[in-house]
Amino acid sequence: MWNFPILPESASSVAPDYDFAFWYEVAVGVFFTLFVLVLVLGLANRYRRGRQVDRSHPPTHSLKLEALWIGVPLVIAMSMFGISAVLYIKQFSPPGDAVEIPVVGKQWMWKLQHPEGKKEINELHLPVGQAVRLKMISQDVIHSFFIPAFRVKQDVLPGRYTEMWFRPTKIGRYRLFCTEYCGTDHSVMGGWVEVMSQADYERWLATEQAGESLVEEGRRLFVLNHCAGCHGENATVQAPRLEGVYGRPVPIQVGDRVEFVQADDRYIRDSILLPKSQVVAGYQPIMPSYQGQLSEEDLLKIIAYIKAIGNRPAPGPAAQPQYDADRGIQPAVEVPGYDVDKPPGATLLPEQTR
Ligand code: HEC
Ligand SMILES: [Cu+2]
Repeated sequence: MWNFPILPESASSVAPDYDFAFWYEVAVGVFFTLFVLVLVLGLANRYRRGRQVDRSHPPTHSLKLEALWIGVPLVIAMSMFGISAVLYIKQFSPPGDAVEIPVVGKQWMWKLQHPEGKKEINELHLPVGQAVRLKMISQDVIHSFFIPAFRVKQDVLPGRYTEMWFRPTKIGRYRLFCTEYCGTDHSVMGGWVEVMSQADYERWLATEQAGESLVEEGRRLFVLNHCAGCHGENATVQAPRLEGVYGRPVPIQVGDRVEFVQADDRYIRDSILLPKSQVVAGYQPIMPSYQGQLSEEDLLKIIAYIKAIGNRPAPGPAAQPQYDADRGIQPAVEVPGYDVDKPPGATLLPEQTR
């Protein structure tokens, strides 16, 4: 029997679109290759030496022909651009219902953890139809996370979070690869994505190793590493409270100015590893660096915890910052209601002034 698949199985919501773009471009390429080939052979035959053909007054130009060979390729190229641009935007806009799964790449394995706490190595179990957003980082060299059946691939870098999302549409078992040459055992750095029915997935999730959720583990690490000693309720140190900080702009002291920085994953990570690089306005740079003390997994858990406490409603009526949160980073010189000389605790999080 024939078993010669040209493309891997198509098992995610975007896969058919990528396949369409692929075949469309292949078709255009094949068509023009043949078209040029036929012209070359046809004309070579027609005007070959010794042939009795009219060679007087060869045309020097033709406006019609020129318009055609500019216009047709332009329309085709723009259509390719359009299709790719739509796919590109899709690729970077995860849907709101996407579940976030942290992924750590290392020589030579993938470590993944479900929000419920369950850990996996080189395997990823998922319910069909559930959108998933992978938040990925490497603890050594550059890797790349590739699931051919989902038509998604993203580099995984040391020191920087990268993201990728997909929605599996078909129950099945699909290969997953590292697709960046990353050392001796690169070729075995891969595994399987197991897409299951919702019921099977829940059964799988319930078996063995229930453990703590990602956020609970983060909370435990937060206490264990003395973060709570400074950032917690009973702290005697002047440190900002972290409730609600995630996703908001934070005032950062830059020389004698204040700039606002969005508190995203990167910001929280840098705050923990390089606390002196961005010091919150109004506070002393007394936070110790945790460089080399926390693993990438621990950092992801702590970030998940800080994100979770960020979902609590901000306490107090005046806790909303008064600057334009949508504008992200901006110099704060003109911010109304913000006094650089006063500790921002009074302006931003009034419940903390002590
Ligand atoms: C010795 C006290 C101390 C400890 C311990 C400490 N921090 Fe901090 N932290 C601070 C201070 C003070 C600041 C504000 C000044 C700055 O940005 O460096 C801060 C800032 C931060 C910020 C930025 C907050 C904001 O509002 O933008 C984050 C996030 C953070 N710390 C997380 C942690 C985590 C996580 C831990 C434990 C792994 C930790 N801190 C341990 C004192 C501490
Ligand atoms: Cu790798």
